[in-house]
Amino acid sequence: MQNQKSFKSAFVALIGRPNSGKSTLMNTVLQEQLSVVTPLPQTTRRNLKGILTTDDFQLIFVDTPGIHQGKHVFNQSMIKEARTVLEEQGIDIICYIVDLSREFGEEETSIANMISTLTAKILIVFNKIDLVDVPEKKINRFYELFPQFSKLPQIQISANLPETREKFLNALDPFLPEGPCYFDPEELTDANLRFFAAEFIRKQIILNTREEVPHACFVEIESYKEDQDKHRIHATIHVETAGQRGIIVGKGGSIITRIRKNAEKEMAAMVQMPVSITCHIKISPKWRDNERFLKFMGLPAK
Ligand SMILES: Nc1nc2c(ncn2[C@@H]2O[C@H](COP(=O)(O)OP(=O)(O)OP(=O)(O)O)[C@@H](O)[C@H]2O)c(=O)[nH]1
Ligand SMILES: [Mg+2]
Repeated sequence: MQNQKSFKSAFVALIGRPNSGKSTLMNTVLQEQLSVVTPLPQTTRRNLKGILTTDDFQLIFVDTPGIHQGKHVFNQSMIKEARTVLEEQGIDIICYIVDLSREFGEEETSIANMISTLTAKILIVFNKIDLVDVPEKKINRFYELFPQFSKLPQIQISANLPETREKFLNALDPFLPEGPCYFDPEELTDANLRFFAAEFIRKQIILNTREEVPHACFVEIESYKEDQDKHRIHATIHVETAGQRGIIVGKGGSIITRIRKNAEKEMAAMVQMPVSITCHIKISPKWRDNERFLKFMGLPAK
């Protein structure tokens, strides 16, 4: 009788402080630019599943918002969003992405407290080794601060390098339980086109504005019509002040036009169809502290 290899599957959460490279790592493994990556901390605001299926296994990665105790209700909401993933039954492996290029801060303590009591397997992923002269020094410092992790399996990577894909998958391999193919092998994500439209617009806001402005924006998709000739998207960009609206509009509408056009291009590449986006900019004062607003937009309450 032939010895048939069994199929394996696992849900893998990616968790860490903002800007540690969670979304970069997911994209490298999937070999797709699925999750938005920018140099700005707090780029990811919602959990996003990325699915990798081969003949032997299916891995469902969940990219999460960076853990950061900010001053707004919205920050608590994002932490809750990430924490929900960890507390979800069925997460098999937690990958704790540690940014070696920065000093360890209170975020690491929060994450350590959050995951120390969980039963899922934990893999410590030391990232951005290309940015530090002596990674071992930083890693030892991490273990001094958080001795509870010193016995756990770990890898050291640069998430943005293509060769990291294999290294990371090899590190996950021993953890993978036998399991079914949960999603259609063709599926890359469970998120819908509205999600990506909002993300691509927000990415362009991040790339074309500065300081507080990207953090103060919320993109709402009012409608998404899949017409035969074109996808037509109406979006509202919520800002907190008239000043922020002025910055997003730009001189003679130059900035909002660039945001719109670039987002159209990215969306068109994804759906392989022409795309048109219209943006309305609305002042929603203090939306980051408005629980009703956050709830209405489908974000978890505090
Ligand atoms: N040099 C270097 N840069 C990296 C590496 N990994 C990620 N980056 C960069 O770090 C920045 C943040 O990466 P993201 O993947 O968006 O980080 P994130 O953890 O998803 O951040 P949030 O969504 O804000 O929580 C981007 O500019 C990436 O290109 C790495 O290994 N080396
Ligand atoms: Mg991210």
